[in-house]
Amino acid sequence: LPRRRGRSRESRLVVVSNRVPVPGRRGAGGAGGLAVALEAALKEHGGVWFGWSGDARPAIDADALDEHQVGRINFAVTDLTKRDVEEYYLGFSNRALWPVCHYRLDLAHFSERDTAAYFRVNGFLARKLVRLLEPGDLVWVHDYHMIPMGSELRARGFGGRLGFFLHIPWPCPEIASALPEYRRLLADLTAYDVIGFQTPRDAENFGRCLAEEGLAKHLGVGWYEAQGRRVQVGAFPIGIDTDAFRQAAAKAENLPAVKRFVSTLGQQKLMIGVDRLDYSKGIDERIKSFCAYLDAHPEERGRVTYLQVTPKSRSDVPEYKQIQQEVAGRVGEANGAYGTVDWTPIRYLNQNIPHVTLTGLYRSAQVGLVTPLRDGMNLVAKEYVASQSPDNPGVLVLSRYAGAAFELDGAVIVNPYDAAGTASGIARAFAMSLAERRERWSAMMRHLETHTVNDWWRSFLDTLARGDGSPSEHARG
Ligand code: GDG
Repeated sequence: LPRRRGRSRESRLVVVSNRVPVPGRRGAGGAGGLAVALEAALKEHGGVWFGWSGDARPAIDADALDEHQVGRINFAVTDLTKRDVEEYYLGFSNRALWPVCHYRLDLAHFSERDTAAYFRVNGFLARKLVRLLEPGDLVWVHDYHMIPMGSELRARGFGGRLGFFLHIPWPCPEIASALPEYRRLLADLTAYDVIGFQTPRDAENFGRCLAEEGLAKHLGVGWYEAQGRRVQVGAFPIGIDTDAFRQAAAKAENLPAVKRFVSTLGQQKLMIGVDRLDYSKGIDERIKSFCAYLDAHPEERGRVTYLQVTPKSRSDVPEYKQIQQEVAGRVGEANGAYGTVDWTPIRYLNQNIPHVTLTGLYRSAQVGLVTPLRDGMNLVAKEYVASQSPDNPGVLVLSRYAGAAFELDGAVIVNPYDAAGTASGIARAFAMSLAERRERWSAMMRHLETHTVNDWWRSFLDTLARGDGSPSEHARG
């Protein structure tokens, strides 16, 4: 197919991701923030959103594709077999790539069967997708499930612009090299024209991996030559819809559910944590840090509530079953040891709560505690900041290992492995003067207002469409 270069808005956009939020088929939670943003990109360009339907069957028709045209967007999905889901999704994606990219070799599970399935399913998906592609399309592939998609499309003759964005961290070579088929994964990544990471550190780690494996020649900042083609690598930190959060949170403060909850606190201060139940989020360590805070500040017992909202996630993966029990046990122990007849220190919700309620809770909390052991970005940190009241903003306590720490320097930055240090961060946050809270919050909010999720996809797609060597305004690395 011929290759065309042009301004991003002139080209049709094809988004590829493991799951596709087909309208009408979405889960109870509706479309998440990222889905809304990518839909906005697709509406502007017109195009296709391609991926797995989320359904697994014992056997499927190799040529079947389910297409739903909604306005300018064609949502094109395919089912996968139960075996594919087991091996490609639950297996290689979530038990090999996810733990390794989050520096957890101790939790990684490698199997030749799952590794083979990962490449096989990407090939299977590419064969279906290539039928929908037109010359001149901008193809934007998302996340760790889909690394080989670019090279599979190239092998099937697609010569247009191909971009990849990794939502999770890319580790240093010492860790990344533990992955099965490490060299092949790296080489597959160089089939893209633009490879986007969340932070300059991820981009740099990736560059080190390429260099050590001798897979690409470094041409200059953010540019490589591999397989006879030029590849651009950079940081494109994802943002949120800052305005939407600000407005929703201001309204949500008055929701009956939020008001009832706040009234149960009486004079107590509130600290909030919100995370999918995932070992990368450091929930267990966070509870230990909260206990260390109560040990160091016994006068605060009875005066603070820590609310942890933790929807279940990937419950079919053994490591996630285990963490579910660990966190529940840890909450029980802490409440049993520190609680009194009239005070429950930790309120734990192991379920998904409505989006608007969440924004109201963010706004009601004096402290937002976001302490992942490793996180690509962490949107909760940004959502917490955007939801604060300008007159009386809360304080974000943020792990140095969240990608968000590269941008949110108004947060109290902590090392989540250090319970005593995190406890002092919590104490500092609760004690902070209004003037300092306002100053820190305003700086972060200014950043979030100028680096929204729409800025993120525009910047990536402009870079992808340009392809002339001039780095985009937002691309760093
Ligand atoms: C991956 C990367 C990167 C959570 N609980 C509830 C709820 N949520 C929403 C939050 C937030 C989202 O889920 C979680 O996003 P994060 O960014 O914090 O984390 P991951 O799910 O691990 O996302 C991450 C992200 O991709 C984007 O690139 O930042 O590093 O790991 O939006 O608000 N929403 C509702 N109820 C809940 O109970 N409604």
